[in-house]
Amino acid sequence: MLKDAEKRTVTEDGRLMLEKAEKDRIETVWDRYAAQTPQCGYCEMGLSCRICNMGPCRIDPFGEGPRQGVCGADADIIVARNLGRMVAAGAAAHSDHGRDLVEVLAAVAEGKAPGYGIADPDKLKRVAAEYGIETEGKPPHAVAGALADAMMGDFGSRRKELSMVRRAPAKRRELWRKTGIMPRGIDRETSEMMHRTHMGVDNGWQSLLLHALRNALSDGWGGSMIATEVSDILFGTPKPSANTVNVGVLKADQVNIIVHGHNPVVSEMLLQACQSPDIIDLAKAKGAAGINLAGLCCTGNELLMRHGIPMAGNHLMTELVIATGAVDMMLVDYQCIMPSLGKTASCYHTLMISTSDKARFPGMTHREFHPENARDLARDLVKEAVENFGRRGRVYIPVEPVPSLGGFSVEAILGALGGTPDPLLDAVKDGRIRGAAGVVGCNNPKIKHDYGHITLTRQLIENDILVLDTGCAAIANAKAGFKVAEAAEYAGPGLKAVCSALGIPPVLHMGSCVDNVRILLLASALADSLGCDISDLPVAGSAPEWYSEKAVSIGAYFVASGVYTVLGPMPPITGSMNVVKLLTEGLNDVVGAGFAVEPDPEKAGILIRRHIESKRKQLGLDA
Ligand code: CUV
Ligand code: SF4
Repeated sequence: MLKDAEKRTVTEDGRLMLEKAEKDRIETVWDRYAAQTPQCGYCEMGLSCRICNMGPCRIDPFGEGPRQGVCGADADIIVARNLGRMVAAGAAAHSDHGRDLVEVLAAVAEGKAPGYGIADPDKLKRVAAEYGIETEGKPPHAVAGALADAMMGDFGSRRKELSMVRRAPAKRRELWRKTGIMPRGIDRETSEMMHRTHMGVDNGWQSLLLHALRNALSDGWGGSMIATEVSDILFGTPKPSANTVNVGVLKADQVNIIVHGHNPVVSEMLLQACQSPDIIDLAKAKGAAGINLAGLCCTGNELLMRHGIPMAGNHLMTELVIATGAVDMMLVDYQCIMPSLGKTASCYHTLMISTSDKARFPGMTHREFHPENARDLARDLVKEAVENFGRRGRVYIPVEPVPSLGGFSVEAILGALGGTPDPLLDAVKDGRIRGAAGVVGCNNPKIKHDYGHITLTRQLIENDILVLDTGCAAIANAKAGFKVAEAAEYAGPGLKAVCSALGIPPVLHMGSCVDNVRILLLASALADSLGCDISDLPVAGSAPEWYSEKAVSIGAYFVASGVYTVLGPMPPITGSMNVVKLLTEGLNDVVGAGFAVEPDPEKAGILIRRHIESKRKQLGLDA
């Protein structure tokens, strides 16, 4: 059997599926990664530049070759510009996703989105009130229209400050104003980053990095926050519910449909279609026991959070899920969808469908979703998946699914605590819980699959640190069995007692990547209760296996919001010690938090624990 499988993943389903893929001669992301190594050293250090056509240029890190690009840019400028553009791309991805939801909200208001509606009218009212919209006596659709309009205003250049930054502690907002990183418009900050990094504009590596923080804040307190809030309004605010995870959620006797990507606009309509009695009858007439909808990556997290839909896997599992031969249709929207998937699927009967006007993939059939046609198109596609069930060859589903609990929105957490954060704060104050840490982000073949997430999470909960997770990290932790009430057993004595009393797991699934804003909001609520800033709290963030530009933006808005953040894989910045020093040390004096990089999750856990204990001391908690 494949000798590398155990080096590539810590998961049982991943290992067995890697062996199956090898047998089927399916090339995976790990094979392609191996083919790319050793990767370019200049690029790894951030020292190559292709921003203009006098280049491409590269700086010799050993000082023997050129120290400047053709234009005269040095290592500091080139590294800072490259990092700035990563933040811009990540912020753009999250924020454009947010805009798509606002467009659906507007279409719902106009009655032009059949099948969509307002699932949480109370939240609609609350958010509209924050935007200064009169809600009394107005029907939900009118409020939705006004809110969509006001949110579109956040994307442009008409604001001095984004609307939802008012949710941040007053001290934090004052600091953003003082340092000149208060985000003004969502698109504006990304656009300005592209401008500043054009040849011959911003050549101050410090000012570039400060703008990168502002750009990231426009994501965290803007685009992503809008994405999460509008998703809750349209599809419901998550409440704790049970689900199952890993490749074993696929069913040999049912039509299996997988949604992959990020936008619930598509996956929610698929869910409705999969639940239609007439289509279920059709599936039964074709010899299937039913229709099984499951998710991959973040759109899967969206469905898991709101409806308890099963989760087939995270980023590095996406090819391997197809290799089961049991997927009758996979639908993708955008972000983190490997362009290899169409080729993988061509070895099986799986129908691959791309759905977004802005995302095409080789080997997929393009069937575009818009608010007006989504309901009907979803029904047509599910019927086609049902037809495809009969074309299956042999299937291989080698594991049983693991049970898990999801749905921990801030509203749900506060609800579980009896409406206020006080019980949680009391537990932090008396030391039963030492603090809280976000474990978020992707998989990356540079780190053994899920090893970073699971190892770090286990160490944190053993040491009485509550873990809040999202994205692919959340899927890894669910598969590891950390998200059932009984997982309190893995926690230290204090956290275990708190979890047992509340009936919650020690690791709380807070959603998709845009839902990282839920962590920001929880931190803000805690800071407000204590009358302090987020940077004073015994909290930390981490991205043990990150790969995506979106993760760079998330990391940067966490830090700019005052959360110490530990990255697993090293970002491409080591070509400039000035940039490294500013990000890891200097930012502490600017925003009260900084980055650390530690690929070994055991050591990352020690860094986080040390940080949390020092914050406790500063707050006088263990005096
Ligand atoms: Ni948005 S961004 S690999 S699917 S968490 Fe997963 Fe999550 Fe990273 Fe992508
Ligand atoms: Fe080279 Fe400067 Fe152009 Fe970059 S911007 S490619 S360093 S000349």
